[in-house]
Amino acid sequence: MIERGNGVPSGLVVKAYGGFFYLKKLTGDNNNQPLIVATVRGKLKLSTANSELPPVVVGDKVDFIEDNAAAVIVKVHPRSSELIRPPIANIDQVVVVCAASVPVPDFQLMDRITVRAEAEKLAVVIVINKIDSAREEILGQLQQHLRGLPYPVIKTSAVTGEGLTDLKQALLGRISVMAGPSGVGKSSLLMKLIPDYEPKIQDVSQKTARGRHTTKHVELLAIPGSGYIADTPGFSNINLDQIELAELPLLFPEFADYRLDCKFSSCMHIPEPDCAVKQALAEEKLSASRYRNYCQMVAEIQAQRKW
Ligand SMILES: Nc1nc2c(ncn2[C@@H]2O[C@H](COP(=O)(O)OP(=O)(O)OP(=O)(O)O)[C@@H](O)[C@H]2O)c(=O)[nH]1
Ligand SMILES: [Mg+2]
Ligand SMILES: [Zn+2]
Repeated sequence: MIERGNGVPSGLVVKAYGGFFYLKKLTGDNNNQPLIVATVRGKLKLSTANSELPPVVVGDKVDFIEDNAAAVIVKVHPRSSELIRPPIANIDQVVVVCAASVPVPDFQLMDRITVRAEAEKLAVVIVINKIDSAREEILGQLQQHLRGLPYPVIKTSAVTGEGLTDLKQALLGRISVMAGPSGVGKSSLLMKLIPDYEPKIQDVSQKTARGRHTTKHVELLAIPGSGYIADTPGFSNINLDQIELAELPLLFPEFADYRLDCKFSSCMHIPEPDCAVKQALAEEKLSASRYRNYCQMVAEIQAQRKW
């Protein structure tokens, strides 16, 4: 059984593969540190109470001892957050990537990612990539959709390098994860930011005739300077399991400025009279398309609860 400690952790699990854990020391410049290969002391017990993740995953902050050139993890520190897919602990920021050209933005997916991030109390950064080939119409839709949102928005191009300094700035000192649909350029951006990062390049797909950098094993990549980021394979859906109906409006941070002026403190901002959120929508202070997606999520959670 491994102990869960509280002191200052000495290592970060950046990769887990084939029964081994690859660690970086948590002191000094992350980039100049050798990878330390470690095993876990003792017999691995199954996941600790109320966690769906194994006892040690990527992102875990651990104590380890180096013993005859073999490192052994002896303690795992309490996790500040847990992502199940991909399995990563202690993430503090989600980078939501979309493209200004192809694939066209999937706003419902984008909003589900921000809702899940808010539920886990993670910071959110929105990246609009492929700005080099942007279509005006899509930029217009994005601008409308992101209206009133408190998240930073960074426009980038993995081709021309535009916006990469701002993106890197947003990643410094944090543990982030890339999220978004397939083909928006998550891996391409990371290849620009991180020397030596080489995601496996799949054969050019016959269907779409474009090269794809597929990402199989979750790994925390060291950002030169400070901070870590995980690439993830694109996904097309996110469920709202474990999100309570009453909690949902609180996961739309742009409602916060208005909520207190609603007549009812438990206002869901849909059928109620004297709703300040709906008033703000009518005045175009909030995004109509985000609100539509919000209503859809409310309906979905209500339908699940009928069982
Ligand atoms: N024009 C342009 N093309 C880009 C840019 N970034 C990526 N691409 C291209 O878009 C395609 C997909 O890029 P990837 O980096 O593999 O996308 P991804 O988000 O990692 O995709 P998945 O790993 O499948 O989730 C590749 O052909 C890239 O060359 C960009 O800024 N501008
Ligand atoms: Mg990729
Ligand atoms: Zn309301």
